[in-house]
Amino acid sequence: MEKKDTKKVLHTLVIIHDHPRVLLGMKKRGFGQGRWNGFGGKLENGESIEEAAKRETFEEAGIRISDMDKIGILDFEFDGKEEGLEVHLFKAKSFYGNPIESEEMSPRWFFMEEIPFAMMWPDDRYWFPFFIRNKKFRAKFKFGEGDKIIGYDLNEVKNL
Ligand code: 6OG
Repeated sequence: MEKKDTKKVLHTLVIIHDHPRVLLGMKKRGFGQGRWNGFGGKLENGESIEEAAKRETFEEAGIRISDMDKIGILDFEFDGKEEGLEVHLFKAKSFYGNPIESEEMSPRWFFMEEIPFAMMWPDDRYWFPFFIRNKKFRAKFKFGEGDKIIGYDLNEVKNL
């Protein structure tokens, strides 16, 4: 039988890193509601991935990014669903503005030791060590029932 490749919808994800803290947002609605995550979403018409990442961060947290680096590409599949996600993850160390709550996100700074993994997507605890140590990576996660990870693959890469 022919194996159909799942369609991947491009998304962005930005985590602001102001050592020793990172900025996360509590998602107030939609996909991932009730979880802490970085800021991001889908691309709008004609936007580059970087433009979308910066726009979403401003819309969701009121932060303007001056400079950021792509640190990971995350490929998500959901068992039984035809559509998956390809999420481009950025680390932003250079930014201005103070976090403000939006309709979608309630932002908060976390020290490295207190990152709330129990209230984040379960993939995050796998790749966060790469993010913190500035190691670029590519990862694939397959989710089953109850958002449990039923398979994954994670590799450091030189370039993204
Ligand atoms: P909207 O649909 O609200 O954007 N996202 C994920 N982030 C992590 N860490 N793990 C996942 O595991 C994720 N799935 C989606 C991408 C959704 C936002 O949530 C991220 C986007 O930044 C499945 O527009």
